[in-house]
Amino acid sequence: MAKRALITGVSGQDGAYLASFLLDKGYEVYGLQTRRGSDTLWRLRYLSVLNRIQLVDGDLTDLSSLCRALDTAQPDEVYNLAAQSFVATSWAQPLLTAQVTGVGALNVLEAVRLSGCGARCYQASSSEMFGKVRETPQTESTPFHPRSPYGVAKAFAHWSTVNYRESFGLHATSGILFNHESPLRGLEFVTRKITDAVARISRGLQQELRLGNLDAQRDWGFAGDYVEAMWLMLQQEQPDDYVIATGHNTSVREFCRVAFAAVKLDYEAYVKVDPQYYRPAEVDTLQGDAGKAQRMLGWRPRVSLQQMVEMMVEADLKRVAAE
Ligand code: NDP
Ligand code: GDR
Repeated sequence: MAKRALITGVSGQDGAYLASFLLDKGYEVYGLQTRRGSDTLWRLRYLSVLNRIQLVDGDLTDLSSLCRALDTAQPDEVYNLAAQSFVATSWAQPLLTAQVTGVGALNVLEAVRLSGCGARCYQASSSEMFGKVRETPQTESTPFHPRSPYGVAKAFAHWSTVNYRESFGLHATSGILFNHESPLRGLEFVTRKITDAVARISRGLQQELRLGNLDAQRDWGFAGDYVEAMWLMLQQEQPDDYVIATGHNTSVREFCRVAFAAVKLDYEAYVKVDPQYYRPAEVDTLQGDAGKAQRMLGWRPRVSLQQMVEMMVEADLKRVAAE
């Protein structure tokens, strides 16, 4: 019989890639869908998976909706990818971020526990929990020092996952994922903001690109590689925590250089620093050590930063041309 999976956050970047990945593995896929005024399903259309999955209405802040979604999906695996995931917004909406990204994850765990369905659970933890880093590279045992309401909420969700594993024997696993990007990344995140601007500037539709801290460094991987790691984690007999990262870090400035070079432009002529994009507290540098995932899951990233930037610029050039 086909395995069944329930994905929260199915309309997001990772949700769309994971749905596609699981369908290819023969899963029956259910996705939790929030009711928003705007169209949030474009990524599922982009990957041609929208009519191959079942959408169930629900919201992370409504425990009863999660109970009903579990009842409908009867899943073997639950992937909790839903969150208010934009770090900058978490200072403007700290309580909402705590409710959705923090307490929402606890609601998922509680719904699984109450249902008694025995589903294996994946929690989307984040390198933002390391924040003001205590050591480099960061591993599963590096202490947390979150620097934003988002990071604090993710730390709560992370420890709730560990706690439900230890208290109730839930098969609850946490993937501590470093930044991962793709042509399906939201436009508010710096990588996609850059590649979209590169496409517009190269077509003469935009004159400059205003960014905040160009010296911030991130360990950027490709989302398509990272959803495979999520699945591998839930195939293990024992639940655990795993860091998923490339092991390399790159500055925002260098990302700009590579992206503009993809259309033979010099980023210095177009990128302007605008303090409105500075954050109240910054995460200066992140670099992960995915050695445990390599040893235990046999996982390693396949797509290089250069390949990913080219993929994103190419997709944005096509989009801009079609507009
Ligand atoms: P996105 O921002 O692209 O997607 C977030 C998803 O959460 C959307 O489907 C959104 O639905 C949904 N959502 C928001 N609020 C609620 C709510 N109240 N109830 C139910 N669903 C809700 O995130 P990504 O795909 O990039 O990331 C997936 C997860 O991984 C997130 O939890 C993120 O914090 C975490 N993460 C991401 C990393 C990355 O680099 N991408 C790295 C580490 C962790 P809608 O479209 O309807 O708003
Ligand atoms: P991040 O991603 O905060 O790491 O969180 P984002 O792309 O927003 O920022 C990365 C770095 O770039 C700097 N930056 C800018 N960022 C944005 N968005 N816009 C700008 O104009 C800009 N200029 C400079 C930021 O200051 C920061 O240092 C992402 C999200 O996907 C989280 O959900 C996830 O948990 C983490 O990655 C790992």
